[in-house]
Amino acid sequence: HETGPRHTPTSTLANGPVISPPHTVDAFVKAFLHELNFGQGVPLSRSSVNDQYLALARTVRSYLMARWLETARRRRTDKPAKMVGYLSAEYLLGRQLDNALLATELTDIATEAMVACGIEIDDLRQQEVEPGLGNGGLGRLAACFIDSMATLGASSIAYGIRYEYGIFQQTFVDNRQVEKPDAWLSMGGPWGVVHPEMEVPVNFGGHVETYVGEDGRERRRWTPAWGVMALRYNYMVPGYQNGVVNTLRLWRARATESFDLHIFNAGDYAEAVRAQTFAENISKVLYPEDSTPQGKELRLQQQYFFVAASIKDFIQHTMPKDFDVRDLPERIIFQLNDTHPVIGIPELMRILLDEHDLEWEEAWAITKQCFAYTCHTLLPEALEVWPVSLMERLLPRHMEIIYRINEDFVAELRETYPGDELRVRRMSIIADHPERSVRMAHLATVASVKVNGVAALHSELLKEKVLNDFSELWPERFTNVTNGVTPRRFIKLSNPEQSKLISDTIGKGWVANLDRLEELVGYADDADFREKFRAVKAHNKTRIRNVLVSRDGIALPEGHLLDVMVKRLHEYKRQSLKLLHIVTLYDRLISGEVEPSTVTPRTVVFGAKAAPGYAMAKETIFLINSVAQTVNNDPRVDGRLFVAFPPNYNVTLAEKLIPAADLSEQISLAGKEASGTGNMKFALNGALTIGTDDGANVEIRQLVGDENFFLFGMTEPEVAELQAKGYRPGEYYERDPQLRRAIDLIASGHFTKGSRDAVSSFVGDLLYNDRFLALADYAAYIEAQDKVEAAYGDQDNWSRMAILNVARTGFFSSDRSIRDYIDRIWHVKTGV
Ligand code: T68
Repeated sequence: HETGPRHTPTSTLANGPVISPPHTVDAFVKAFLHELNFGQGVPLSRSSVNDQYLALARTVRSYLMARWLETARRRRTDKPAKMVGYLSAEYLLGRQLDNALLATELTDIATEAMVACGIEIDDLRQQEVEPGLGNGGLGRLAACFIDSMATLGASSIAYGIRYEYGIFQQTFVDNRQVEKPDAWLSMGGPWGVVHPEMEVPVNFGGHVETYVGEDGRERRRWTPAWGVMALRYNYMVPGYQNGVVNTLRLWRARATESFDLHIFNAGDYAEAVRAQTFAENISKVLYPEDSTPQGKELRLQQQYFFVAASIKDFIQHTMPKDFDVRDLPERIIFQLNDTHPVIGIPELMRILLDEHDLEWEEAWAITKQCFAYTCHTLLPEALEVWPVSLMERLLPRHMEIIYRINEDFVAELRETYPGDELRVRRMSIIADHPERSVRMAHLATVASVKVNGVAALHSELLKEKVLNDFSELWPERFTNVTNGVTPRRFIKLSNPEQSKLISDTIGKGWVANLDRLEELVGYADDADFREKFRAVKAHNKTRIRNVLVSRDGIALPEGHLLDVMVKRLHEYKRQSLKLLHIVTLYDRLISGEVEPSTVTPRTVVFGAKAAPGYAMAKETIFLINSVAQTVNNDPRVDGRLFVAFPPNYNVTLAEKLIPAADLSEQISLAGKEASGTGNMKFALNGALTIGTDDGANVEIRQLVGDENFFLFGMTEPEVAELQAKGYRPGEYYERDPQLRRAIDLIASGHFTKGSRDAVSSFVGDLLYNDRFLALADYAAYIEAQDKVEAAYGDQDNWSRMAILNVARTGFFSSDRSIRDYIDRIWHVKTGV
């Protein structure tokens, strides 16, 4: 238990509050050298860059430590308050050093201190490997949310998995993606604090039996077959200059002693070590699947592992010793980040029933108040289901509990909808086809106080389509919380020049109150401000040019419109449509249809990882690289078009790339992108959006105004209509000569050294399948892109539009999202 003093010190020195070193350059130098000498064990003169980075990180950490302890102390001693337990299998954190410096207002001091030591702090920055413990939007959203919870001083704790290997490192070999393991911890992980003594057991397998308790009642007893220990790693989550430091608690699996003891005793040392590896595999690697769950056993083990550890940790260690589990609803709301932590629902039931001897009805009444569920998708194949057979083998007691939850639920349905068996089957938590399985989204919806989508359109479609039956039954349960991004990382840190311009113009308060960007609206008409705004963009373009040269040896041309599409590679996001646009531009140039000197020069930058098992996504990557190679080396293009695809797009690259962009590509098929968050980052950094009526694009356009947004393509109802009447992509190919030329050029092998085979699956899919209707939106997309070029010709007006994008998108701060969660779902207190 963390509550109450554990020591009675005799020295007053040991009794005082924890005080961080003073905020002076001298004190910082002293603390840094102390870390270097006594932490790393090297003198400055013999230290490596990595030694210096680790010492710097630990120095900054020591400044945060007093705030961390104070935040925790306050939470213990203040009147007991309700907390948020944010449960997420992913946190795509990005580099920690700069964020910690910003939070503690130590950036200048640290920079000077390093100068005093003869060190260039930028070299140390480069040394940090970002913790890539997430796939994409969902994981990055979790990282933005914990930043905002700390900044608002929300009483909260975040739980997840400390994967030893994060999202794979992407490389290209012969234009194809090759994955390399992401050993992000191999140079030392200075930000995590491990507490081996606070580990928590997590069990699996075995069987369940009935026994008669002391009170004569029949109970169920789970005898697990094996278990692991969850090792606790704490990470600091600093609020923005408010003294708050919250906790992100990530679990690592460790083999228990008993796990292999009998094997050791049998004398098989090698087998015992192998068993240890098996247990520790649970937190070994992040599954690189985005939006398409694989249904692998290890993945379910990961999910149960971190959720079971987290719930137990909360009840046993965060709550006071005499805590009564009946009070849980007053003390915690667990937010389920997608269905990955949904196994927490039967786990809490199990704890209440089997460990605290509550009756079913009472346990269920408590459990139903402790969870809220966020859905992040509209793709049917992204809804997680687990085979009953697997559940029964891995978590037999949980499967039993799920059956009972479903029994009660189905009985309630039959009462509400007598005779409507079809509806009952549709809504059941257990699916019968194609395999008996557990629908995790249904379980989450049945047990949650609220279910939310992540953008206005998405939440509507959730109610009308994906979870329609449920929203008819419980309309008040469904709500929307539009996503947001943290302005600390994605404006203040990533775009210092724009930040300075904004602060010089409206003051500094906008960083923690992003609505204040509205005060910039008037400056869109100020020629002097527009000039400065363009200078910022030019500066950021020079910066990305330097980054890409040293990172990848890519030399971007100067003076181009910078057109950026960065996001996971997925068919619904339609990188293929962007590719068709590029090929059309190229075709116009080489066919002599246009005079190169009349064309707006454009550079397209892609960033995208494909799930390693997603064949079509990997074909698309190959083709983008092939097109880039051809286009960039064709003299007929005459410097008017350039395509760059730096490998391994990650948070660190995003921070440099997004602020340099002129044009943001948000071109998913309407009704498929739940929200998008990159779209928000671009708008806030002064790029204009070309986009469909999808996800949060809808809200961006409403806020910035139609005249400051390049909208194109079908709406969601139009998509539904076209699909209902039967979509035939070939018809668009036949009808549109420009489209035909682009596809024919690809199919001819022009970009693939004459090989038609190399592109046949890509072309075949477009012509005969095209599940996400790229060909149907092609003409509208090209037309909108032509408008972009015309608009870019008027630089003054372009700047005006870009400034209005910045000024009117303060709504997309994740601080606002978190305030929405607090007001409408969590009802926890805020403030420092
Ligand atoms: C994304 N989802 C949405 N999923 O696609 C995006 N899935 O529209 C939204 O803005 C974002 O969530 C935040 O709400 C994902 O990123 C995954 O990454 C994922 C990971 C594992 C399994 C399934």
